[in-house]
Amino acid sequence: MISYLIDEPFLALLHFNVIFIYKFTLIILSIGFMTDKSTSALHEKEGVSQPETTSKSSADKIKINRSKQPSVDEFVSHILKGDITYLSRAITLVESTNKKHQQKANNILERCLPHANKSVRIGITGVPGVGKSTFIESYGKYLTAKNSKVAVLAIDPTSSINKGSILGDKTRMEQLVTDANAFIRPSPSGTSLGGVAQKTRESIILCEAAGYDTIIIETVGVGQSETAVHSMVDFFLLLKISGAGDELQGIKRGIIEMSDAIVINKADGDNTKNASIAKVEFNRALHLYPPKESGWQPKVLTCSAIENKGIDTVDTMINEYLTLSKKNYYFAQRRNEQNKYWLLATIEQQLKDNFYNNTKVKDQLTKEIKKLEKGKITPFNAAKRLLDLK
Ligand SMILES: Nc1nc2c(ncn2[C@@H]2O[C@H](COP(=O)(O)OP(=O)(O)O)[C@@H](O)[C@H]2O)c(=O)[nH]1
Ligand SMILES: [Mg+2]
Repeated sequence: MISYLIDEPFLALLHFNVIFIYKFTLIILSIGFMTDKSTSALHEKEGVSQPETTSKSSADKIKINRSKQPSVDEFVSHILKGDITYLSRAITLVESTNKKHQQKANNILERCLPHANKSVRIGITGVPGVGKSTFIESYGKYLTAKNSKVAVLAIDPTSSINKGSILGDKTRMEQLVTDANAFIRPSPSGTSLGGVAQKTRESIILCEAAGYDTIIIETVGVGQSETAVHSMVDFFLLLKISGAGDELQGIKRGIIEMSDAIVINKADGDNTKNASIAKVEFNRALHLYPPKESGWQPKVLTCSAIENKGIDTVDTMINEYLTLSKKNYYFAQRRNEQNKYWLLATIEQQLKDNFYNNTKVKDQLTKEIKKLEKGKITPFNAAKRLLDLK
């Protein structure tokens, strides 16, 4: 009724003032409570000091045991028994830049090699946000429920530089991480993709020796790690979402060509129909690519990683591929080729590392670059001088 008599701006001002005074009073009252210890519920009596839970001698023992490096024999026997603690520590050695650690890691690897090679290695790629981690968790749980052991490794050469997570990134795989049949190892940090990829490959060997049946490798999907992952897996799966073109999804033609399957994720809710349409389109497009050496015709499937839908179909498809590629010997032949590739890649990496870590080279390189900038020398002569350094 009053609003008929008083104009609106005045009413708004009055309303504002009332709220302000109310909030101000509340603040004053709560400050009063906080400072007055006798009335505050937050007041605590001083506690009685508690005795130490571990004795000093046992704490020291734990420290020594932690810092003590197990021998190569100990490492190998525990890894072969599937001991996750030793597996993790061995991977840490593999990832170490310390020469002694690397030597030890190489000895462990050599001893584990005869026990490796029995798993199925699957690479998962796709742009950030497409649902790779969610898919791996869902597929991983599907496999462990069948009593299969799953190891998940990630290749992320940028993780040391770009620590921030990408939109809704689900890196932790909360459910799979607590699964006794699963082993999840986050990406080793490293600046060079070559280095990180080599470490991941070596970690695969250790995981296989530890009895993991399926090794899943997640790429960051920014267009560089795919080739490296492709060269270390048996099956390469490209995850996509419907509705965005290849350009928008940052997928290069080469990556589609490498893929053994395209799985359209997030086929749920309103997106279900679009995913089915995309499936038909991709299927048509895939037939335009040249046939694969493996004799396998790449498949297109849909799934919802979040709702665990279509995961069984993906598993059936992967098994079909394995049956075919083992029957026509492509599986073994490809692993052999991959070994050769990694032999050469490791030599290349080692040569480069040795070269750039040489202090003489470091000094001379700075000088040559300065001269080069002044236009005094040619890059070829500079390179020759550097390469000739002993
Ligand atoms: N609706 C729907 N969302 C999903 C699905 N899979 C993943 N997501 C969501 O997409 C976001 C990115 O997922 P993530 O697994 O981190 O993608 P990644 O960057 O490729 O590893 C997260 O918010 C997920 O919850 C799915 O099948 N359906
Ligand atoms: Mg991820």
